Amino acid sequence: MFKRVLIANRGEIALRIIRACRELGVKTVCVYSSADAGGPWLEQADQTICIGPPASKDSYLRIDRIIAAAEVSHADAIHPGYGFLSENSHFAEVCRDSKFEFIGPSPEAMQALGDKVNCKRLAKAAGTPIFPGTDGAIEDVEEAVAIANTIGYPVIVKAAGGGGGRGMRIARDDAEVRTGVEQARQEALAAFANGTVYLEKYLEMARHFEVQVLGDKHGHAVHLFERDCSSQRRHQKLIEEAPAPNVDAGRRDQVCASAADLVRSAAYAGAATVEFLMDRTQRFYLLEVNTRVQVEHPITEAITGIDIVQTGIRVAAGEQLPFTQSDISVRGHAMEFRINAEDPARNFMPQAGMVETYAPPGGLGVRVDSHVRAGYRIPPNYDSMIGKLIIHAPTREQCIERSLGALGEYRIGPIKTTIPLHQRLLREPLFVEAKHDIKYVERLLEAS
Ligand code: MV4
Repeated sequence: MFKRVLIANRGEIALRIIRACRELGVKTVCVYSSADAGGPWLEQADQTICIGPPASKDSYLRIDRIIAAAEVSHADAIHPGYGFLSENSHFAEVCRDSKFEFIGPSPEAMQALGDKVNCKRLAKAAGTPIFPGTDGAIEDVEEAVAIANTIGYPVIVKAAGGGGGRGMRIARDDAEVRTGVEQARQEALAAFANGTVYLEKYLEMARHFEVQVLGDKHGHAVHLFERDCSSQRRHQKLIEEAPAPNVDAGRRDQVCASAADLVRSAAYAGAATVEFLMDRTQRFYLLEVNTRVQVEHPITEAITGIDIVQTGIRVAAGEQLPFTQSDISVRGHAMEFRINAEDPARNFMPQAGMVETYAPPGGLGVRVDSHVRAGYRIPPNYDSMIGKLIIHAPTREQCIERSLGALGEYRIGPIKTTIPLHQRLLREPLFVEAKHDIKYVERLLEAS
C-alpha cells in the first residue's frame, strides 16, 4: 500500500479521498489554490501545499506544480478525483514518468476508452451494445449521408474527443448531415484540437443508464450494477438513483456484464463508468466511458456495500480486486441529490459568498458528503456543488419518503440552493412513477 497520497482536487471529493486514505492507514497531502485557503477539508489532510492563485488553470490544472508538490512532500501516488486533470492522459503519463502512481487507469487505457470512435470499436468487439452508424470516423461526407439514409433519420454527428454534450449536431435530412459534419468538426477542432467526427442514429426519448465498473491490474473487471441519471438539466445531473427503476433483471444483467467486458478488454484498472441510453423497449446503446470516479459513486456504495474509492486506491497499489462478480448484489434503493449553490428561480445563477446557516440532516440511511460548514465562504472560481445528500432505503418508495424528510431538514442560508427543486421533482408524478426521461426536468422548468 502507498505511504502518502497527494490529492489533486478540492472540496467534497478531496474530503472523500482523505477519508478513504485514513481507513487504509495512508497519509494525505492536499494541494489547494489561494481561493481555497482555510477550506474545511484541508484541516483533515496530513499536509497541505498551496499551488497557485484562484483560477483553475493556474492551480488545480497546473501539472508542473502538482508534480512539484508531490516531490517535496514525498508522496508515492496521486489521486485526481473527478474533473480537473482526472481524464487527462498526458497528466497520467507525467505521473508515471515522475514515478508517482496515478490512481486511475494507465494513460493507454484512458486514451483507448476516452476516444469515442476507438471506444465504439472496442465495444463492438466486446459485445457491448452500440448505436448503428458510421464504422469509425467520417472521411467522406457523402459516405456519411449514405449511411444516414441506411439507418434512417434523425441521426447525430459527434466528435470523437467530445463529451458532456460538446461537439454534437442533430441532423434530420441530407443537407443537415452535410452542414452538421462541418460544424461539429470545426467546434471539435476549436475545443479539443481533434476534428475526428462520427455519425450514429439519434434517439429522441431515452433514459440515461450508467454502469459502475472496477478493474484491477491482474486482468479482472466486475460491475457494481447501474445508476439512472435521467434527472438532468443542460448536461448537469441533479438526481441520480440506483438501481435503475423499471428495468427487467435479465436485460440489466446482460448490459452490466457487457460493460465489465468492455473495460476488461482495455486492460483497465480502477473505477470506470460505462454510459448508455436506454430506449422505451429497454434496448441499450453505448454513449461513452468515463475513466474516473464519478460524483454519484456513493449511491452505488449504498446499494452494494462496496467502498469504491478505497477499492480504486487498492487496485492502483497493485492489489487484486477483493471480490468477484458473484459476491456483488444489490440491497435496497439509493438516491443522490446534488446540493448546488445556484438559484433555480434565477436561471440557476451561481451563488458565491458566505454560508451563514448550515445544518445537514441525519438519521438512518442518510449520508451527507460535503466540505461546507457555517462560516464557509463559497469561492466564485469553481463548480457550484457544495454537497451531496445520499439516501438509502429498502424500496424506491421509501427512498423517496426518506429523501423528502432529509431535504426538509437540510438548512442552508442565506445562499440559494437546489434543495427546493429536488423537493419539487420528488413530488412530480412522472418521476415518482419512473416514467421520466432525460428531457423531463427541462420540459418541467420551461412549463413553469
Ligand atoms: C445521444 C443522444 C441521443 N442519441 N446520442 C449528450 C452528452 C453525451 N454524453 C451524449 N449525449 C447524447 N447522445 C444518440 N445517438 C442524446 C444525448 C443527450 C443526453 C444523453 C445523456 C444525458 C442527457 C442528455 C441530454 C441531451 C442529449
